[in-house]
Amino acid sequence: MFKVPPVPASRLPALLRAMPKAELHIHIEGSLEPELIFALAQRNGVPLPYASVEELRRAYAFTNLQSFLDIYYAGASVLLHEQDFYDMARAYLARAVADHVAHAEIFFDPQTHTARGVPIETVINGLHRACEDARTELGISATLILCFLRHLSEESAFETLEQAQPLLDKIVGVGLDSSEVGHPPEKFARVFARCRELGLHLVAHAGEEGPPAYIWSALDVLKVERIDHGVQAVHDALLMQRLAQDRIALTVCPLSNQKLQVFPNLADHNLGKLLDAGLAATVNSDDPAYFGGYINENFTQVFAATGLTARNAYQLAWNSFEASFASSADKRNWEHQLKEVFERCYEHDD
Ligand code: ES4
Ligand code: ZN
Repeated sequence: MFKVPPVPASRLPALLRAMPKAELHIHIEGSLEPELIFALAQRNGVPLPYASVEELRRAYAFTNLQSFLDIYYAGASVLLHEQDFYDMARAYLARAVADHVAHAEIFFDPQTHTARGVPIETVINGLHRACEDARTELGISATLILCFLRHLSEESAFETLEQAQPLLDKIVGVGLDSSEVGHPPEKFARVFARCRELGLHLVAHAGEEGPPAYIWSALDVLKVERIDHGVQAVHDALLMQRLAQDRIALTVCPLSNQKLQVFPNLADHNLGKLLDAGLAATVNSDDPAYFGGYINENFTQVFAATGLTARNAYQLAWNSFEASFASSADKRNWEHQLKEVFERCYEHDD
């Protein structure tokens, strides 16, 4: 990494927006904007319990993870056909390009759709085609991570893996999401062991609302390579050491944490603490349509609220490439582009 000179506070937001970055924690169903929900509902003849886009947006008044998830799963009910999944992913990818996202690893929840009778191949083929087209038409690299819903059974997760088996060349890994407390990682030990044998990358949500013990078991039982959220790690000094030593990336989502009352005041967010402790933290949007912003909004708001620096910005973007499941050649290329954007920023010094 190169030594980052200071940047005037007034120039930092523009640099945060312009720097190339990877997004490693984005639920594609959480990128469904109310306008697209309404358009798809109309296209598919799915009735919605809201009269207008505005009424739906007003319903986004959640106070914790569960109250959010209830609305989020209801929104996904308009997705029926391969083209719907394609359109959703295409809209996200176009928005990500505008935020200078060079690479995205996109979560999707097949069980939310198969439970409604939508075949898993409809979901995966639609999302995958959008990723392929975006590579050639928008110049963004994008891959897919299949997430198991942890409030459902181990048996349901195994069934989902079996359904996905013929399509595994279209995903890079698996994750674990949905209601955390009461559903510890251990519940999915055998499913993750099988996914590991299949050569898939492994990640899991842990330590969003749940305790540090869930981060330990995600690492030691599930053997994940990254922790999604992980902000509760600060309550366990030994865990902080472990995460730093093994360079386990945390995919932190500041605006999600604020909206779901993990840190009701963004100024109290612990992103700076995680970086100061030498952890490989990254910044991500989680469910941008629901939490008030895409990745650049997460960067600019958390930097403004907590007083992070240009050096932190460089570290976060570099971490995002380094922690991705992309090839070494792609990582070096993006990291080089990152350095160039920062160097160019100093050339314009008055
Ligand atoms: C999620 Cl914020 C969050 N946490 C856990 N699971 C999720 N699925 C979508 N967003
Ligand atoms: Zn998440």
